[in-house]
Amino acid sequence: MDELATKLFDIQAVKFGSFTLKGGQVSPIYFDFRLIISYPAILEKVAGLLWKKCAYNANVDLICGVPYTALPIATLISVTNRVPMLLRRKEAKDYGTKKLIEGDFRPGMNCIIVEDVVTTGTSVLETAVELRKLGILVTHAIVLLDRRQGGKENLAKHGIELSAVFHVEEIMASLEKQSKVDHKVAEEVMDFIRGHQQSIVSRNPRLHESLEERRSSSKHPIATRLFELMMAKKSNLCVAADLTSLDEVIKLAESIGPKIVVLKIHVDILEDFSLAKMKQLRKVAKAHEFLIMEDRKFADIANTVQQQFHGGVYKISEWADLITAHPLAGPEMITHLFGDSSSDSRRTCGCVLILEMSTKNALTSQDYSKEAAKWGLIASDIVAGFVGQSPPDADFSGWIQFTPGVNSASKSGDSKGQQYCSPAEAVLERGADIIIVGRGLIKSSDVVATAENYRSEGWTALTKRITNP
Ligand code: 5IU
Repeated sequence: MDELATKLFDIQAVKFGSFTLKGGQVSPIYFDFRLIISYPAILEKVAGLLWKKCAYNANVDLICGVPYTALPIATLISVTNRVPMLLRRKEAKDYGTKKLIEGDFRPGMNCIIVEDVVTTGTSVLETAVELRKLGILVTHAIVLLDRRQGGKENLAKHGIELSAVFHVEEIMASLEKQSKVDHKVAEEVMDFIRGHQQSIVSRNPRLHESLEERRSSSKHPIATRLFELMMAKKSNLCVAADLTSLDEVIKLAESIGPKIVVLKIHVDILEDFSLAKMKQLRKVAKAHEFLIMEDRKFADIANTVQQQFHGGVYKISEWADLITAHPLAGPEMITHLFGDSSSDSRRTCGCVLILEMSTKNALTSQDYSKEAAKWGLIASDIVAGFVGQSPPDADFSGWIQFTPGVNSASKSGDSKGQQYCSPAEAVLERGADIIIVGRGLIKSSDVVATAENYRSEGWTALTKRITNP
């Protein structure tokens, strides 16, 4: 390590003096690792040390360097260790494919990000966001130097573990030990680093991208359709029509249809269910342009779930645009939920994964929902969105977050474990794209006026979140 620190100093990849940084601060130290490419032996050493930082991680399918300095380093790691590489463009070409990530991959593959210097972690995060948009999993980044200015903590908030070959303290201690810098300079550098600990606001692109942008990155036709309905109807309202009569549900849908984008039902609480009546509800959905979500909460092995989805008396696959599923049984259940790869249902129905529940003491912990979100990314052609009370780390802007437990009149809940928040809180603080309102609406004396209030409050909050990031 001492040897590498000395070499970096000798080639002036580490400099001392007075340097104005990108953000305007004047720093007593400057790292210019671009120079490394002029010294093949140093480049080789750096690549070797970086690779050692992730060698224990057997789960590396791909690596991707942050442009530009880390690109040659990533290439060398790729060739030496036979790990395929991806290339991230800084800007999409304005001709040809417009791809931001070049290379061959499958969604669900694990990619390690390679970087030369991390300060706040922004550049690593930008690369991770682009990779995650394509369903690639990013859980680890390796860096030659961590300036310890909040990068590790900020990346951890986004589910990325940062491993560094060096920290500034180690470089300074090594150079001081070898009398390359005197004690005063070393102190000055460490004071600067400690005084400039900064934190990037945790910025989840899904929360601030326009619906149009998100529509174009969504991979599921039902999610695409829902984005279109939201924009056309200026609504992000889903009503939970928890009534026991399908005739009553149809009546409700006819009256509030223009205000909502999704009508959520529980088919197994209906006492008068028939496929003929369901056809009638579909007609109303077509006329008023909303989607029907069956909140079935599938949770069994794939073989059983397929039968529950297509068969029985309800034949859910014949009429549901969206269904909910618990990811408990693992990724295979999600991929096979609708049947084999030729099943039409893959295009006509979207799975909404339940990552978190709204109830008190729910077992959907952060770890659980984080893992489950990754499985959702693997099955990105099946999953249209998720049910959650907060944005997950492995978020993807093409996914739609549905948040139940919304009720403007009650703050406390329903005395049976349900917890409520207002539409504005659901959208602005919890990350909801769609608010799910049940008893707050269906029990009101004027359902149309109440639907309009929820529509207006939910839509205003969503517009505010997008326009004021
Ligand atoms: N629902 C929840 N919480 C959850 C999930 C689903 O409330 O975590 I997953 C359903 C249950 C009910 C509706 O159909 O959303 C909420 O109804 P109320 O707004 O009446 O509480």
